[in-house]
Amino acid sequence: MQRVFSGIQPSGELHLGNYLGAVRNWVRMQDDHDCFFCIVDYHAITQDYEIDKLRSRTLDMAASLLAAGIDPGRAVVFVQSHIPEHTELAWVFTTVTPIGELERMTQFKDKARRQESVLAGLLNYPVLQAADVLLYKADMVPVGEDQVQHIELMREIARKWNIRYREGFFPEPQPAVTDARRIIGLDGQAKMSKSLGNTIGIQDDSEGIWQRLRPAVTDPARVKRSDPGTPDLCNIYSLHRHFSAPDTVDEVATKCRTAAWGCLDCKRILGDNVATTFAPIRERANQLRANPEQVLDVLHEGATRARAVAQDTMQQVRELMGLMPEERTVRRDK
Ligand code: AQP
Repeated sequence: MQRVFSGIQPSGELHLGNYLGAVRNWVRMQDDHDCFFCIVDYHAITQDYEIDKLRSRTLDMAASLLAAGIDPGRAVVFVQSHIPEHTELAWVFTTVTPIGELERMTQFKDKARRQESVLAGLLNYPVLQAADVLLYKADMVPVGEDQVQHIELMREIARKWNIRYREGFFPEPQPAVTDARRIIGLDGQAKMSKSLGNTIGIQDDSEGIWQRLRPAVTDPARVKRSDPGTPDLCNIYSLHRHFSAPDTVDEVATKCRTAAWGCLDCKRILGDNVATTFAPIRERANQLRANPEQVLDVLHEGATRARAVAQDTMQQVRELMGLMPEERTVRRDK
């Protein structure tokens, strides 16, 4: 069975973009892959964050993943910071990663632009990501489009380390993307992203979804209700493609082009369909939130299983790199 690794930051609530772009694919892959899914809290601290919310967000993200269909009987679900080998391997990888490669990462450039002082953690984010995946020697990484460039770099890091220390030790993982690889946020411009607040959360109820959808940006050229619209320029229309039946998608397009419907009519239908799709997930997540011990047990069991693999990989890495093991008596003839 091929091994799969993927992670999600506890930087806010699980949103529609995460779900369509990554998590739905994770759920499918559990059937025929050896899956490791990780809540990557060390990644979440590379941007400004609320210290007193990180724990609850981590637990909440775990509950959301389980509610979305991640099954701890078929996948290992755990928290990154519970396994210190992630950061240890990341350090090792910094020694084979050229700074220039990190500086040219699109996500780094975008985020660095938004920060007054750019911190090394942000630059090194893809190195930690390489460690996350390669620690488990995963073959495949189901992600959204924004992460594909990081996976290319990860392959290069694996290659460089292998050349120096042991040919073929680390695999060169492949990204797995879906047809929803880049969901645009409700601002109609940027990628839907927890840190940009342009999301619909999968735990929002109908009213919450409507409150977020109502001001969402549509076709910018459609100013008045009576203006005919261009569905292909409208983010709401592209969301319909993921949530509405094909005949509804066709009807939305026709009624938009002829101005028979206004943008609010179109959003109402989308809102109902999103709410219907996510209702069972929301219900399961509420049940899990009421029983946090159940979620903590899953994370503990996941960390135990992940740790066994991570420690084994790191022991081999240290050995291959010539690091001295901790022993009472070091044999001098070796
Ligand atoms: N808009 C999206 N469309 C498709 N896939 C997406 N992913 C994220 N946004 C979209 C994929 O979801 C997985 C988890 O990624 P993340 O935790 O980095 O999600 P985020 O919402 O992007 O989180 P942040 O905290 O707001 O981070 P930044 O600021 O980095 O975007 C990944 O597989 C991702 O590709």
